[in-house]
Amino acid sequence: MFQKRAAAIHDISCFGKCSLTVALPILSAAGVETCPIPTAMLSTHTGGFTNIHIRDLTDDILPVANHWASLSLRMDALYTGYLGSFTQLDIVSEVFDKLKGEDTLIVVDPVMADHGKLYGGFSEDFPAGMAKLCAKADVITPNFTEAALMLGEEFVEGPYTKEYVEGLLKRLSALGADTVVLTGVYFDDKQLGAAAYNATTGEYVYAMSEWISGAFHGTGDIFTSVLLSAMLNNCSLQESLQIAADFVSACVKRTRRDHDYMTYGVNFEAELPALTRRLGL
Ligand code: PXL
Repeated sequence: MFQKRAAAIHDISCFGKCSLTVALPILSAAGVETCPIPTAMLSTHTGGFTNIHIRDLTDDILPVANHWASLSLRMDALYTGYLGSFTQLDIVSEVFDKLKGEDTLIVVDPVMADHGKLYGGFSEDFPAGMAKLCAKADVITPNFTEAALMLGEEFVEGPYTKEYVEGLLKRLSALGADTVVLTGVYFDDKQLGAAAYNATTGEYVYAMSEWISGAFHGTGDIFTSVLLSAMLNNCSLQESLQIAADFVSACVKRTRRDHDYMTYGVNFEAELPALTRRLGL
């Protein structure tokens, strides 16, 4: 068995624990060699800070991918999340074409909105561009806001019903990805988790975990990084979803115990050894 290798195409927010600063350690803890293509460098993420220093790296994405393509590097996964512009969407789409092999899993987390609103800096037509990139993915992981925006539907507040969740999953599946994962699923105020639909098998899968109240920055990135980690360790969709939901819940629980801040990101580092053990490594 070769060691699994993934390309992680995200920005690096130097402070605040999201994007590459969580994808790299999580995938590494899962035994996956992770090769970053930084799309931008920011002093912090954009969710709650001002006067952010930003170095755009859009022009550096393709040269890195071209070099890797010339080396014929095998990539078991191509993983992207927050992308800052239509140009980056087009470039990442091109990177997928260049680096995708026969068995490469393409994971797109369409990070752009939450709580019914687009993040600052994104135009109203950005979700349509992101939906196009999602068509190239094997797995997509929107939250309810991102799902509604990509489908051109009204955002619906929870608690949700199974009928709504499964209808939404099915409509998202028509965008083109074989596996659609919805995050932030809740049917009551005790449990929070995710739901998924696989178009090939027609199965719906749910994974719920203890809900620790509060809004914590970066948990979406942590969820998708753990989900991919489990998938690359040959866990089933159900297992992968459960491992990711439990991991996020454990991080949030630990952070609530240690600190009382939400913008600085959760203490996922302390949970990494448990993740490694849970994956049987
Ligand atoms: O957590 C997603 C994310 C990634 N990168 C940057 C962000 C955000 C969310 O706010 O601002 C730069």
